[in-house]
Amino acid sequence: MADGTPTPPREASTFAPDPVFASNAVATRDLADRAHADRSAFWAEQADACVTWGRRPTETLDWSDPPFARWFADGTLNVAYNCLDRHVEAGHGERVALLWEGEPGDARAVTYAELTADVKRAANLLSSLGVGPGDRVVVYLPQIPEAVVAMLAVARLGAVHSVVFGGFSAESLRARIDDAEATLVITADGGWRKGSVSPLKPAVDAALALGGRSTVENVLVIRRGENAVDWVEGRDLWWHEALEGVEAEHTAEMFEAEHPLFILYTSGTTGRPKGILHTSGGYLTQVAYTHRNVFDLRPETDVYWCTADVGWITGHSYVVYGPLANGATQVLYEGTPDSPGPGRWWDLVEKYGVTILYTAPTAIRGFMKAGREIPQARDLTSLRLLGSVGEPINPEAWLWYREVIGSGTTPIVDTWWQTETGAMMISPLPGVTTTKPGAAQTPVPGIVVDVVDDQGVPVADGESGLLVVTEPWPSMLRGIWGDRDRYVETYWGRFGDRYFAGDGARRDDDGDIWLLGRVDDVMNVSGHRLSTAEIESALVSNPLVAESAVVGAADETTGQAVVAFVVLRDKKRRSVTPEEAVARLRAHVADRIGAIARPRTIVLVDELPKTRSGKIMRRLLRDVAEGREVGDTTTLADSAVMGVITAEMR
Ligand code: 7RM
Repeated sequence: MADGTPTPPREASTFAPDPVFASNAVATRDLADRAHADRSAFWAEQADACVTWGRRPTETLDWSDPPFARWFADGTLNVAYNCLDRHVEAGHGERVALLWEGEPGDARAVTYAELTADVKRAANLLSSLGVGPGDRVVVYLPQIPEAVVAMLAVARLGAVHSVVFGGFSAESLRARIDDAEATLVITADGGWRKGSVSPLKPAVDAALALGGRSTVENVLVIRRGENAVDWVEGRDLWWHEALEGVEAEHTAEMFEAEHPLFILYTSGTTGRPKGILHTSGGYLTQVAYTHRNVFDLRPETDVYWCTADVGWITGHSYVVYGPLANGATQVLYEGTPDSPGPGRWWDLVEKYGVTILYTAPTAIRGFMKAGREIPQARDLTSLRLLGSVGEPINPEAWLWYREVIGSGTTPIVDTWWQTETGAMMISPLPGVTTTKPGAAQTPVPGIVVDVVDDQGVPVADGESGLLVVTEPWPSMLRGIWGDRDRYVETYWGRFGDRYFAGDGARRDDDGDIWLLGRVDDVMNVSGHRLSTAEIESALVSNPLVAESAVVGAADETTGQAVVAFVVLRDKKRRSVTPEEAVARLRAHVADRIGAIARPRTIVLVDELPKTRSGKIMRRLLRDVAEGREVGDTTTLADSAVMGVITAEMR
């Protein structure tokens, strides 16, 4: 690697759980045994352990009308009560829930007692604005404590939130408002990003000014950016003014376990985003269960930090509902990793003594690119567990993460799941699993998955196939908002009673699962199945490479051909000519995987096209690689990137 670490062998070493860690880990080996012995009893047990029910459920799963599952259907609960009041009632009101830090460096610690009071007042306010059970409320906010308050206040009333990531445009926002027929939007004047205020309220104004009548009656505006905003009398209300004199007493009503909790829009294979619907009891059970067991959570002592924005599913499940249901103390950070300098995240880890860090491979590779000196200049010894999510993590990034961020000792949990699954599905258990860099490995106890071929036949170990979930799970999506047929077709059309995840996977000889990327990203070159992730991983293992994205481009002779887009490491690129770099990298891939995987074309680029959540948009690169007009770029974080790449191809 660039910074002096030897390149690990292809089948990198495995890491057995540290014996001291393993001997008192939250999740023990018998968890999987219990789940195997009686899955239904296991989930009933978790529902009891994780949730305080109004009426305890006597039924676990109703799967009489597949693919429409009902979990814990005769139980009642209030999700917000579970995240707040019960901790206060148990005597933990003084425990810090949120260690919030704004990008400019302002900070606030919010205890469970304070958060509970804030949510109760907000619930009273929303209710006075006419929000009731089942109503949809759009939340369009920066990463500030009020985002958590808003979501929980909506949940407390049995209303349904639809959080729209603050980076989405006015048009995307309007499409989501319209699809959900939301009556209220909760926003802020603006939030801090990359050293300045990025306005939000103007986007709401623009969204609501777009053609056609909207269903929105009120816009609640939180003051954060202190940027100037326009005002529509009668529609717009300042949050702080509206809350003046509002009661902090509010009794949580109980709702049925299958009562809707939220809608979250995610992109599918078509241009139109899907409103993924999640409900209450099963969702809360599985997010709390996985958050506790996969992260080995000790709510009394841990300082947990998930870097995801609340606008994504990871923010919903592992910033809001999982950690708060478990009474955890967590860091919430408003800004970007490199503001004001590239060490900001590591400053935060040191300042707050973060013990559990959960982030995405793209961030890790970004830090690798910037150099290990930056994290190494901070004290990161408080960290005891690291998590990864969002895409396959290449072994090199995994090893760097453990070595540089985790002092070479922390377990790493590579967690596979989706917006649709609601909670983690495949992940090592830190005290149990001997981990393999790059593999998510084992379904979490209670989850059953398989790897099948196109016909739905399970493939042999060592073969690639499609990942399916073979049994319903508590936090599964309950549908696509307003589109019953699309739900059935997209996820269940292919294999009937098995959930089709859209991901390729391979089981190795130990039966461990390796995720291979979306199936649309698995290439077929001369009849050989190749994974974009595998080739990317090979490329990134070369010291020249900071990051890469591989696509399969149509090719007359081989069916598809491998085309790689590569960002070179800053320090290295000066020492080789571009031609040399390309030649070396083609040889390197052939060396690591085989000649079949040698990229036909390597394009050196300055940046890769990414969504705002950091996922590489391979679809756009495929367009470029196949010489087509580049398709829809509206979900790109930086819309200029594709123009530059297209120019570089010429
Ligand atoms: C949580 C989240 C889902 C897609 C999924 C995969 C990819 C996520 C991993 C992963 C390999 C992982 N939800 N993915 N986690 N691939 N290993 N640990 O990201 O709905 O936004 O995306 O992300 O392709 O289908 S998501």
